[in-house]
Amino acid sequence: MMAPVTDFIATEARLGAQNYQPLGVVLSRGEGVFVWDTEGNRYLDCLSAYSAVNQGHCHPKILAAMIEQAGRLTLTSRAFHNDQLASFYEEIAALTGAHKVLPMNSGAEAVESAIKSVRKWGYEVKGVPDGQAEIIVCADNFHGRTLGIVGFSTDAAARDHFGPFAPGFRIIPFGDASALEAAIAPNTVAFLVEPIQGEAGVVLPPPGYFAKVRELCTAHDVMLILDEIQTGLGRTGRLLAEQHDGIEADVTLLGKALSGGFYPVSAVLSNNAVLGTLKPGQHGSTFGGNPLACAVARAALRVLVEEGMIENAAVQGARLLDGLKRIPTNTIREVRGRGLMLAIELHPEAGDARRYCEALQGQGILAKDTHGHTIRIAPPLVISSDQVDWALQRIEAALRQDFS
Ligand code: IF1
Repeated sequence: MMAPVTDFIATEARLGAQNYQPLGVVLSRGEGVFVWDTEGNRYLDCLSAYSAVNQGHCHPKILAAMIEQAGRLTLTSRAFHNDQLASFYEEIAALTGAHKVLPMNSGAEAVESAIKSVRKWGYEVKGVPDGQAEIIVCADNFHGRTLGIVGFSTDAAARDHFGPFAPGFRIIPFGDASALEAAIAPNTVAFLVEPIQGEAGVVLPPPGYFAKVRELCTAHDVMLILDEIQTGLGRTGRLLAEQHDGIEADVTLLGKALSGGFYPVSAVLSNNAVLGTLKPGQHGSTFGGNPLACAVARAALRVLVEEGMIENAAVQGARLLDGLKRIPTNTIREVRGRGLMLAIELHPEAGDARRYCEALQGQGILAKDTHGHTIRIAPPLVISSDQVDWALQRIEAALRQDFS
């Protein structure tokens, strides 16, 4: 007999650090776009673990690859070679056009590794005086939770009372190319930015912004680092979100769906110049590039491409966005997004988005609010047209619920 939901939640409250405020649901199974709670209720997952489950929950081919590798060799450390890393490098380089790959584990580790690498490139190649490298970032950024990263966050909840922080970062508004041009200085080594700001509420760049960013970074010998940890791997309807803007980053960061949600796998992809500055003993990680991570990531990339998930994200994302825009309610202020990275922004007077997420839960949909009045809608990329239509009906019912 399964323990009641309240027991799970009470134990978490009693013993766990309370750094999250989850919805009142205890999940026990996932398959494709669906998850089930401990009482057998089914939900359509419209968060996809913040885009880490793009391939759908428990994808059978990724699972098979994980089981096979886990029974053979899981971790050797990078003190020795293993028979999965080279193939992972070849396959991710062929898919993305990367010249060099640095395998890490969490997204934040990839971000921190990129910051270290571009600083090193700045000192040893660009000729920036040691210790004076500057990196430009955007207001309302989200790049992870480490001290280095929250040091340049503009979100009080993410950074307050965690200082002191590292210097060397300059903050500009997202979407303003003239602000970038004004911020670039002789010691600037990189511009770190999300192609679409996810946590900020799925904030899209103005048309032409990234074309201008690319031009400015090239002209001033500044490395463009695109954090595609959430936007990458099909989420926006292209393999990489940068493709919507017709540009190529100097450094691309991947994570989350790089493992299809089975294992923490991230990677820094770059041209030779940046990652070529790392010499033996200058960077590393116990689990980075381990054979289990590589086998899982190889399968995750394979099914993403072979099962047409990227194209499906474009088709179903357009269907979902169009349907959301047609919902007749004055609760919605704006619906926006690209591919299956969507957001419903509510009118402030509609109240807290969380209670609409609770109403969605009652309709069989799990979604997450961000910054008070925006609801993210990001189902796995395997969603079908019928499931999109089903979700639209439920979302309309939840958003038209009268809370007065
Ligand atoms: C949490 C947010 C999303 C990311 C981008 C790097 C990372 C993330 C663009 C770091 C991670 C996660 C972190 C998780 C919730 C989620 C999140 F709400 F926090 F902001 F997606 F928007 N770059 N995002 O989105 O990757 O180290 O977590 O593997 O911290 O609550 P990570």
